[in-house]
Amino acid sequence: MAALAGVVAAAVVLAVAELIGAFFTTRATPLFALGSTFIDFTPPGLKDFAIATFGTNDKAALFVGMGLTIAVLACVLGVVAYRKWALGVLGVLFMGAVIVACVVTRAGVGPADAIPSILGTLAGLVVLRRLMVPLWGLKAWPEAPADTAADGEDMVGSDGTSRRRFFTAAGVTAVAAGVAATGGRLLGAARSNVAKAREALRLPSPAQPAAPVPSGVQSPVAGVTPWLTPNSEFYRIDTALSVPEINVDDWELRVHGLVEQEVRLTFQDLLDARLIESHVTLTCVSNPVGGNLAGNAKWLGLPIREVLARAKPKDGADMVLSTSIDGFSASTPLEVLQDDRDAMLAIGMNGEPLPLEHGYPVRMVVPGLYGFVSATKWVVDLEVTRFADNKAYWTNRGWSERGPIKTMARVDVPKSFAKVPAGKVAVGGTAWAQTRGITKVEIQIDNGEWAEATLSTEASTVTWRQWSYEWDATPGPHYIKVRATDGTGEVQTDQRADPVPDGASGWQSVMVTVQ
Ligand SMILES: Nc1nc2c(c(=O)[nH]1)N[C@H]1C(S)=C(S)[C@@H](COP(=O)(O)O)O[C@H]1N2
Ligand SMILES: [Mo]
Repeated sequence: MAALAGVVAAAVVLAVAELIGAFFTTRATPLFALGSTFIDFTPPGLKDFAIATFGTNDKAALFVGMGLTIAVLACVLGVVAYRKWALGVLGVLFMGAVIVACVVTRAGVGPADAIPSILGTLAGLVVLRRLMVPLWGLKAWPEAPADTAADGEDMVGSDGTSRRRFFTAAGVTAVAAGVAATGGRLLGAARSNVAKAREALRLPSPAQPAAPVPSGVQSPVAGVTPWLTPNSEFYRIDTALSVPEINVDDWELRVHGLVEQEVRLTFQDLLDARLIESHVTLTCVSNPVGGNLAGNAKWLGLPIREVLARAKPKDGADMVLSTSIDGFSASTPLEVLQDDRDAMLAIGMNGEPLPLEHGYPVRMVVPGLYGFVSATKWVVDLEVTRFADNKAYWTNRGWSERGPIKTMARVDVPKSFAKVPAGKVAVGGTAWAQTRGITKVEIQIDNGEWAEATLSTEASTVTWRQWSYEWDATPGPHYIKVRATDGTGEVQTDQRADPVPDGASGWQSVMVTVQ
């Protein structure tokens, strides 16, 4: 029962902070601050494991894991408080201090944002005390400290009534905490008008529209991923537990560092600029062989080379460190942002303002590089610097400082472990080697000869290219292997590599049973 009291008190801490936090713009409440801090300290192997295991559900998995951890700690604190109240109080205050430390060290969060967590912790202490009093009165626990039981709060007739009273109080408090937490989330969301502002935002048409998409980019095989990924299906990977909410009027990009001329850009400057539109396939470095952490969209934005031309990088600079409002950063080679590829400060995705979770109002999109070294969402700062002087978020956590995308072919149909009828089986998928392009995709059944798949039309070298293959399937278990050749003539390596530190490699092999 003491453990249960601890859990209920912990729920009160989180819920009260969530409710009060709804009135703070950063909404850096305990669960989100703890989770974000945990993410920042996640060893690279664990991040890799989490993404490989849970994919884009990694955040839900983190919340479940955190919930269980907090519950266990709360059980322990509950029992400690029951045995020695003063020690319990110390424990709760310590946890409160940890929470506050996590909150105030988040990027863009001020000391005042500690208020919800402090009030939450105090409310948790009060509830813990209220629940302990009837427990201390229980005679069934001989070790119950006699002195604490007699401190004047209205006491207990019999063990039966105190137990009933305890469980009622615990239950009612738990339900109230649930309502407060949910209410806090909803209230916070309702108070934010960023989503509404996004809905109302009208994007200008590009001065340079995207090259028209040729017909035949889509693989004819049913079930192959759509060539253009709808925003709602676009993979999402980031360290942001709660999506940053930025008002376009508050947004400003500062370009500084090793430059002749510091540049500041407002959102209006972007709207007024000569924007371009371009199809680019984004890929995540954490994508395992055969994985789906890649998506293709039409981006609208301002070429970064034009911004850099105004800032005039100094000699010796070789990197641009882009930083988001929530403290993520990426190191992108300066020359990649200056060459003629369409690296941009993007404000539009598939004809709409960027969705909040994809970086609203402004993100970077850089063809040819994995997202962790280039695709900074909610970007607010570009520092022209040197690789020797600065390290980006994931580089500090064991990942590479550079991340050109590796050539990769993927089978979408049939799925792994599918059962298919014998005869003609349609095999299809996609392949990418951004900036080099895909010139060949080959299929190998079991250990047979490599056979060329039919390539769909190429839209550009920075978008993925789909393919199809007709397989004459004989009954039994079979392996379908796939590999691509890029525009430089290089065949995708069969050397298996894990995503850490600079991207997975190897050939995908799909097991199917032909009936
Ligand atoms: N602010 C911010 N930007 C970020 C990240 C992040 O964690 N925070 N993750 C990067 C990574 S690892 C990838 S793969 C891409 C994913 O972009 P998407 O979520 O729009 O697909 O965003 C990049 N930009
Ligand atoms: Mo990524």
